[in-house]
Amino acid sequence: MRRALALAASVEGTTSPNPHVGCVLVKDGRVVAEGATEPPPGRHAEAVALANAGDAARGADACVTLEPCSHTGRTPPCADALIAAGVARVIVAIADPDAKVAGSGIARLRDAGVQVETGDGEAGAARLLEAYIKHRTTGLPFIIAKFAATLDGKIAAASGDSRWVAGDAARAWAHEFRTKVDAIMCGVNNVLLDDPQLTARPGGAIAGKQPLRVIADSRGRTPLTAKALGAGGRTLIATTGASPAAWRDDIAARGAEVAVLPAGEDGRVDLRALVRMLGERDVLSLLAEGGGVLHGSLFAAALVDKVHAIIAPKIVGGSLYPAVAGEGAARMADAIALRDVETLSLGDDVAFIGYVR
Ligand code: AOF
Ligand code: ZN
Repeated sequence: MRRALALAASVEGTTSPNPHVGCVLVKDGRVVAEGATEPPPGRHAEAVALANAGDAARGADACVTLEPCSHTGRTPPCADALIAAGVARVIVAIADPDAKVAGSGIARLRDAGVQVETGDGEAGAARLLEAYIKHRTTGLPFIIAKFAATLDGKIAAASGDSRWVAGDAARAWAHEFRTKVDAIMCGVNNVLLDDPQLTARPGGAIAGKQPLRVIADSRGRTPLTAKALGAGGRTLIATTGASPAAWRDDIAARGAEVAVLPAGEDGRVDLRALVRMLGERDVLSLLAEGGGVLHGSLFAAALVDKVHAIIAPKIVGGSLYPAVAGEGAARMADAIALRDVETLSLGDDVAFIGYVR
């Protein structure tokens, strides 16, 4: 199963809106074949492994990181393929939360006399598929709030200059991570201040598959010259009725999509409505990259699932440009505490990765 999980991890970011799954066929203690999910509309992990195995699949054990499917979607059901190939036993890490499957894959295998065991590798598979599970169970994307801040929590110096808070290693890591998500979001202040491209550039080169770029811009202040409207992927600007109609037309003429959404009490885009819309469009994972105002609103709306905080050993001082703005917690006991925190050394910087309780 450890090998199956590694196979699944190796295709993370290439299979959405399908889950990334790994499958290993084992016979007499030896691996006979393996497979991982192909990009849609490609084959599922089991189909790849079975094709690689040929006749050797007969009597083998199949280790899969997700329950084999039982429905005909873009591809035929994997449960049927495993049965037809004569697999003796299937070891499943986690059940598929997708309503189209939800236990029926395991039931179909058992009905056909195939032995099924569940639970091995459960924690690892659930972690690997955390975005997929959130999306299929709630309809909402899994939201990661990312920021790079100084020791005193600033994302920019007093003038607004932010190049750069973190060092090369941390920025390279962040670009690598962008390749794994379906969408990247920032607020218009970020666009005005930093003019980010919002593209994934692992190793400095533009990735072949780019996340959807989302800009929250209630009043229509994104300049037509913004780099985030340029080459590198699709862009969606989420705005409200307060933005000028002429600006919306101009943005659309630049090739970006404008979505007019309800405004919250503060006049800003209703973020819950925005993320719901993104979920409906098969955005499973959303990386929110700030600035502080957007992060403040996301935390206030309890929309954040995970935090990537990169902390650079520098101090800016003053009270401007906090990583997370808004009203803030009144008491330390009310602060948002992360659980299952991991730290990562990135040059002189440290990344804190954890889940919101
Ligand atoms: C598996 N193995 O490797 C994957 C599965 O549209 P389709 O036919 O590609 O089906 C998509 C659904 O199949 C997806 O929502 C999930 O339930 C399952 N994904 N199942 O047996 C795999 N990727
Ligand atoms: Zn399948």
